[in-house]
Amino acid sequence: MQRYAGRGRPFGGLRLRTYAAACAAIAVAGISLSPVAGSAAEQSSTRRDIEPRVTNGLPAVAGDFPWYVALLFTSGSDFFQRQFCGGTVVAPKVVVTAAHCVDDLREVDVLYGTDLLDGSGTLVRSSSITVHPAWDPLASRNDIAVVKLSRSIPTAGVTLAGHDNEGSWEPGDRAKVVGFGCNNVNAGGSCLSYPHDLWRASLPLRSDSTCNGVFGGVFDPQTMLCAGTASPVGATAPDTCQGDSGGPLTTTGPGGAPILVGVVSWGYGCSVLPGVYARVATYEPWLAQFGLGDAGGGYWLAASDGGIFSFGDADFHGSTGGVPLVDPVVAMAPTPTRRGYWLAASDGGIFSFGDARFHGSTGGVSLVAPIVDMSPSPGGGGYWLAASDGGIFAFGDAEFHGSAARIALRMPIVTLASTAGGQGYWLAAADGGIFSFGDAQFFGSTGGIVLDQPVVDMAPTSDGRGYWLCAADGGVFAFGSARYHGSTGGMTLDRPIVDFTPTPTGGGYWLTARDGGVFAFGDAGYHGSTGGMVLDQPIVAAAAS
Ligand code: 4AZ
Repeated sequence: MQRYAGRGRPFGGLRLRTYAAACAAIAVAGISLSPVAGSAAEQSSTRRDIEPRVTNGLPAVAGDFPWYVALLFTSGSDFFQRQFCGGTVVAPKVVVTAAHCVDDLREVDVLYGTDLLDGSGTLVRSSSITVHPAWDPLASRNDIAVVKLSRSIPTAGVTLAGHDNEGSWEPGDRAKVVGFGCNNVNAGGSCLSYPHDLWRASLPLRSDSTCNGVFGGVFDPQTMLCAGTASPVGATAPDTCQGDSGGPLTTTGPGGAPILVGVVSWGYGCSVLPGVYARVATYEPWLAQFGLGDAGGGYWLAASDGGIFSFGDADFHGSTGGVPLVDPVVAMAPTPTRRGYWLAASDGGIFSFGDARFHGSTGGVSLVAPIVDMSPSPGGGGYWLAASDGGIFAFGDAEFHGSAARIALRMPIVTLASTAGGQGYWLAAADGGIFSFGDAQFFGSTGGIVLDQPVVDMAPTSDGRGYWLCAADGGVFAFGSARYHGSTGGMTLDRPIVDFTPTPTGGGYWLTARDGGVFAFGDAGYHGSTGGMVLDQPIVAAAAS
């Protein structure tokens, strides 16, 4: 509860309830400990001055927790002031947090893609908040809630503990916690200061009988688990603290993938007794309703006359379908909000729809080689166009990082993809050769392999540590961190594949054929296709909504 006094608006009720439960627990257990409040002078100490204490943890390594999000109030002076809880991405548009974080809020902003509360990262507004129907604020039972998002977070979600893996941990095993919560407490467990950077710690998971012994009847093994170490003198044990609520407690599954076993819920102060977590495995049936398995909610298909076909949750924002075009549309790209898109024609003409802005085009320029692809910059404030000779045209805030225009190419360039930060891009040639510019790294290519069919598309993974190449027969080649989820390589296709689009998680992808047939692999949901329709013009591009 000191969370709100230390940062953000004064706000009593929610924390007081949590704290009341904790105090009741202590009374039941018969321990008497009185937290000491930190003074204003103590709160102003910088991190360098204090003992590294999540509390008594360590700063997180940048990018190690891409699925960690901070919950922010929708208004406030800056991200540091607005942050009040944590959460875990479990599907592109689904965040799990604590009920006590959001039970009196109608909407929140979710911050992802940063380890700093310095204004970096990306905000997504919630589209709905669902608190567990049996949330009991007095007993702190069923302290779990789901925040659904208005658009996807481009990272692989954490696996939820459930009946498949609940047995995967034993008391004494270690679990990780991470958060922007208090990282400095006094000997009584009261918060002295909050960090601007993400902190982490490793904690031992405790048996139900140990937790019962510590907290008495207030510990409910059905809905809670506890982790951490009792250190009544000195408050030196690693622990979660105010501001970490709603955040993850994870174990490590096969292959190193994180499993969400707990949600930071309550405790007696910080670093004094083990912390208490909502027991995620209990909520497997309840969480199933949020559609966790289906990563991609929809997609657009674009035809060469600029006709747009929307499927699933993809909204239609307009098309050039009715306008006679001199040159065919060759590429389409959605804006970061997915509330608009650009179409690019082979002469470099650009058509903007919805919230997509026009930043310039090569429409009036006579080109040596036709435009074959486009890629927006990360914020949508610009875009790159790539020509078949490897020429690159940068518009708006998209920076030029080099081109393949002066390289003698064996095969033409067919596609362009920028890195997540926009500080580089890859070009792929029809023989699968890859050219990397700026901070785009090379992870391998099919350049040396003789392919049955030419490469038609490529897409990077969301972590930027790999990419897929896709050939006209639907053969998929995965490099670096990109995973293979299947292909149409062995199938006889009516029409060649023209587009490869990964889901936001990278756990699957769609292959789209020239007749608009859509093939979904991995966690990509099938939402329909133009496969059965008679099209005036072929499909040339697709994009995930
Ligand atoms: C809180 O108020 C809180 N030491 C979270 C975790 C713990 C205590 C308090 C556990 O957000």
